[in-house]
Amino acid sequence: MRGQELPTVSVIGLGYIGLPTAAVIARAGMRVRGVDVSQAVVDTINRGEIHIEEVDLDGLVHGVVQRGLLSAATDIAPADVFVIAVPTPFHKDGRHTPDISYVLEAARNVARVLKPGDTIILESTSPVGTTVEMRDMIAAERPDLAMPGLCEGTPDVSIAYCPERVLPGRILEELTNNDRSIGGITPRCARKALAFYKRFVRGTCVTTDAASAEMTKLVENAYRDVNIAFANELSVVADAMGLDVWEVIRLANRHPRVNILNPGPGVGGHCIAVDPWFIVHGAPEQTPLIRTARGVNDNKIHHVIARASALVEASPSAKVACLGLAFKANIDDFRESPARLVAATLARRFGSRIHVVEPYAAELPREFEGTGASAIDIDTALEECDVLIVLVDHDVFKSVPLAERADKVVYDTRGIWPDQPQLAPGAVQPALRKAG
Ligand code: SAJ
Repeated sequence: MRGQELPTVSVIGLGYIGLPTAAVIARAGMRVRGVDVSQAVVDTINRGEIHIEEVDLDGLVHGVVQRGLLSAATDIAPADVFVIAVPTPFHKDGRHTPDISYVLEAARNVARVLKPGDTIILESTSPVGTTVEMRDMIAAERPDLAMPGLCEGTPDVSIAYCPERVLPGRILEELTNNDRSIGGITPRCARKALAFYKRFVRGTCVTTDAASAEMTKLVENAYRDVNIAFANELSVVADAMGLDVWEVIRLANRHPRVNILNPGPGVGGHCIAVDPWFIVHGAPEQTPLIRTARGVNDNKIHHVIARASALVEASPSAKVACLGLAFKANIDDFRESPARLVAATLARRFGSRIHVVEPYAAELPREFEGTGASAIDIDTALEECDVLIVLVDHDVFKSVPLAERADKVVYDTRGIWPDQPQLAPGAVQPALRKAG
């Protein structure tokens, strides 16, 4: 790439982060080739369609594909900038060991087509040290190229880490407007990556070293996890003491330096419940708080299951509605969702007495098959069910007025109905008699 010419870009991994990123880069006028292992995903994008739900993404992808700026393929081709956005899960070995094999595989593929002057940027959330591991792998594959941090003088390629920090449901807006941390293997690498992000990011781009940028991303999500754990622990304490946790939090948050987050049925999604483990794995002796917070948030799911089960058992003839399956409000993402785990457990325990309301799902997930549980809409739930277990704070649930639920037994794990008569442990029986 010479002078002010626009770089050609390859985005590897066309999931929740890669596809919106590819589309936003293409919208800035750069020619983008998206690469994904799934032929079905590639075909969908090349038709100008999308395989994930995200606000405004369909129109954007359609437009940039039509203008010839974005295309997709299963194989890699030469480009000036490579952006890697593949999953970094942890191994299901019970020890939460990070699995960076997708990153290394993507880097190996990039190495095949790499040429002097290219820039490689890793965006996947990664354990500290991954960018250097990636560099070492590329160095081993391409001994003909001078690598940053391994050579005297000017290296042939630049390698940087720049984590995404977008919130599902607001991805396009946040991709453009959020600040970015850009960590180079060397300062020169960071500057090369910075020049690239400046082409499509309006937020402030701050440069640092690769390890600090990797840690920053993990810290952001661990910070959130620890703070949600505090709220979840308070909710369990409040249950034990017969207090309304929402009232306590509302009052405490009136203090100018207190800002407690919201309790819920547990922490879901693919980031906040995963990333803290990358820190714990990197420094097991130094992370009692982060590890404990993970435990508190996971245990909250079991607390909710126990409390909901007690409610259902207390009234053998009541029909029960679980409101929501998604991992958070107003999205159609059911992966790693505490709400889904709670509802499925209740369905297995109580069968056809359990009804599920999920406006964002066409049908119930597989684990509900054979349980006898059924999907219903919110109106039917309000007409026919006696017990409502609120698991997700979808807007459509929040908007139900008290008049339509005043005579129900409600277990509101999200605090969406502050005007609902409280279900303190001692109040369960009278309320159930009323509902029954
Ligand atoms: N949750 C609570 N109480 C709260 C806030 C959240 O129980 O007060 C729960 C949600 O219901 C959900 C989970 O936590 O189950 C995570 O939801 P979220 O909306 O807080 O975050 P994610 O996982 O959708 O996105 C996070 C974001 N990280 C931070 O806010 C620090 C996002 O900016 C990251 O880009 C994203 O992780 C990621 O990809 O890492």
